Amino acid sequence: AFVENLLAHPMFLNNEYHTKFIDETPELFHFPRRKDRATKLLRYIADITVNGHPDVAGRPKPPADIRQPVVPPLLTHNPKPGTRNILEDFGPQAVADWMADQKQLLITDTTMRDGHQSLLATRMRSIDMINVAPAYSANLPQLFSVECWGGATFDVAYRFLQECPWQRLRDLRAAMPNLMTQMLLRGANGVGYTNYPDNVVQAFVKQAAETGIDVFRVFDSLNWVENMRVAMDAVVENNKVCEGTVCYTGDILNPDRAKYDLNYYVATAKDLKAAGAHILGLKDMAGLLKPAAARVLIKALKEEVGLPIHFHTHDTAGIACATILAASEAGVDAVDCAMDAFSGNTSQATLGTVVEALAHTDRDTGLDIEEIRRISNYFEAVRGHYVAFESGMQAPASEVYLHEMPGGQFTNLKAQARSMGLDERWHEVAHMYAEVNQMFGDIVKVTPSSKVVGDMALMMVSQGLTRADVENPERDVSFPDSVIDMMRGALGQPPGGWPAALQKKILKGEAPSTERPGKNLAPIDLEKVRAEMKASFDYDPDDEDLNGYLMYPKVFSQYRARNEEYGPVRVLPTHSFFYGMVPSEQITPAIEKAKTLEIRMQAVSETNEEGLVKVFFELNGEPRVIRVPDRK
Ligand code: BTN
Ligand code: 3PY
Ligand code: ZN
Repeated sequence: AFVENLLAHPMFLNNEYHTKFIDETPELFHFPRRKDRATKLLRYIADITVNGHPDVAGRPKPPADIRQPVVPPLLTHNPKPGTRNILEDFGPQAVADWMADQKQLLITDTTMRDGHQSLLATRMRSIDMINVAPAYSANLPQLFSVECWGGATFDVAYRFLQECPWQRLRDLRAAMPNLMTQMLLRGANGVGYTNYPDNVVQAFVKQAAETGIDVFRVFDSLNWVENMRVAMDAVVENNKVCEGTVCYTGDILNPDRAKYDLNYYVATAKDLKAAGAHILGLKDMAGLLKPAAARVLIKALKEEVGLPIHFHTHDTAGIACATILAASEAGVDAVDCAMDAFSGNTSQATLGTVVEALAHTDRDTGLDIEEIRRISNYFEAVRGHYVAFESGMQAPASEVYLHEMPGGQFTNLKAQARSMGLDERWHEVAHMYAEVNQMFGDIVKVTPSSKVVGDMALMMVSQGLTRADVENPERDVSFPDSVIDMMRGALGQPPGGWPAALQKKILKGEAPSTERPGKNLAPIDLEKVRAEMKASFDYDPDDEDLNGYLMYPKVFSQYRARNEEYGPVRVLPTHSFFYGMVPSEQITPAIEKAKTLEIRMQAVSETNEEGLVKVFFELNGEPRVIRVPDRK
C-alpha cells in the first residue's frame, strides 16, 4: 500500500523527503482510494498508539490525568454587532474611520496565531481554536479583531498537524460572525519563505478574502514598500482592510543605530499610506520598542501620517505591557495582546493585564475581564496538551536587545539549534545572530530575512567561523543557499543595499538584481497547475487546495497523501492526535456537524513474527481490528 511505501522509503527515513522526493517518485501518489473515513481514523490512532507521533518523540509528555479544556458558557446566542458588521455594511475605509474615532484602546487577540507560533512552535490544532471561537463572538464582541491565520500557521497546519488551513479559517469565520478575523501576510512572500510570482500572491489574497479574512497585516521582510504593492493592492481590490505595516528594528533613541531613526519610520509609514493602507501597522516582531521610544514614535506617526495605528509587540524582554501603556498614552489606536495563558516571554503582552491596567481610565478597553479570565482558563488547559513544544524559556531576557530575534522565530531557531546539537551553545548562537545582522548591513529581521540570518548564524557557530573569517576574501566559505539567494536580490532590497564586498564574495562574480523580484518571475498558469494536481492526486482540486499547492507544492502533496491514508485527523482530540489511546479509553470525535463517532480502544496485541501489531477497537459499538506495522 501507498503509505507503507512512503514510510519505508529510504529517502523518507533519511528525512530527505522534503527536497525532491515527491517530484522524483511519482509512483507514490498512485494509491488506491479508501472511502471509509472512520477506518482511516482508526488506522491513524492505531499507528500513533503503537509507533508514537514523530513530532513529540523524546519530548516531555502531558500527565495522564491532564485536565481537558472546558469552553466557558456563552453569554448570549445572539452576539452583539462588532467590527465585522462595520466592514460588511460600510467597507474597509469605514472601519479605519471608526477606529480613529474611538476613545478606548482597541485590542486584537493574537492567541490563535502569534501566541502559539511564538510559544509552541505554531502547533495549536484547529479543534482547540474552533471550540472556543463561539465564546469570543458571544462574550468579547468589543475586540477589534482576532488574529487567527497566516504567518507560520499555514504551512505548519499542512506539514505537522495534517490539517487544511483553509478549513480552519472557514470554521473560525463561521463561529465568529461579528468579529473581524486577521491574518499576517508576508507581502510578496505570501505565507512562505520566498517571493512568489505576482499572480500567485493575487490569487492567494483573493482566496483568503473569500474564505474569511477581514484584516490583512501586510509587511515586507526588508521594509521595502515597493515589494508590498501587489499584495496591498490585492487586499484593497477585495474590499478588505489593508493594514500596511512597517517593521520596527534597532532603537530610535540610540544614536549608534541611526540607520533606522524616527525619520525612517515616518517616511516609510507615509509611503504605506500612499500605497493604499487603510490603517498603519507597527510591527515590533522582536519586542525591541522601549516605552520611551514608543512615546516618541507613536506621537510622530499620529501627527505626520494621519492613519489609525495598530501596534504589535512581543514580551521577550518582559516590557511589552509598559510599552503598550506608553503607546496608549501617546494615542495608539489598537494593540495586540494574547490571552493570559498564551502571553508573556516570546509571545504578546498579557491581555487581561492590559485590560485591568486601563480600567477606569479614559482608554478603558470595555472588555469584560471576567470573560477574559474564563477564556484564558480554557487556553491554560489547552496549552498543557502541547508541553512537547514548549521552548524551555523560563524567564524574560534582555538579551533580545542584543540578538533582535523575532518572537515567532525564537522557538523555531532554538529547535533548529537543538537538532544540530547546538543546544548547549544557544547564547553563542544568539551572539552570532547579532554579528551576522551587522555583517549583512543591519537589516530588518523578520520572516523570511530572519531565517536567513538564523541559517548563517547556525552555520558559523557549528563550523567555528568568525565574522572576520567570513568576510576574508582569501578564505573559502560555503554559504547557505538562503544567504546566496538573499544576496542575489531574491527577497528584495534593504535600505542602502547589501554590503558590496560581502555580496561579491558570496555571489562569486554573479551579478545581483536590484529589481523587485516579482517583476522577473513569470506568471504561473493556474489552470495548468490545477490540471497537474488533478492528474497526480486523482481528484478535482478546489481553489483552496490550488492555492495551498502553489505556496507549498511538496508540503501540500505530502499532506494529501497522508490524508488519503489517515482521513480527517483534525477531528481527533489533541491528546489522541499526539499520543494515541490507551485500552478502555473512549473518544467521540465529530466527523461532521451532526455525525459523531464513538471510538473505544480495547486492547493492543504483542508484535507478531511479521512485525504487525493488532489494535482492537469498538467503533459505534461494533468490534474492529486494525493491523499496523511495528516501526519502533
Ligand atoms: C507528521 O508527518 O509528522 C504528522 C502527520 C502524521 C503522520 C503519521 S504519524 C504515524 C505515522 N508515522 C509517521 O512517521 N508518519 C505517520
Ligand atoms: C511570521 O512571518 O510568521 C511572523 O510572525 C513574523 O513576525
Ligand atoms: Zn509577532
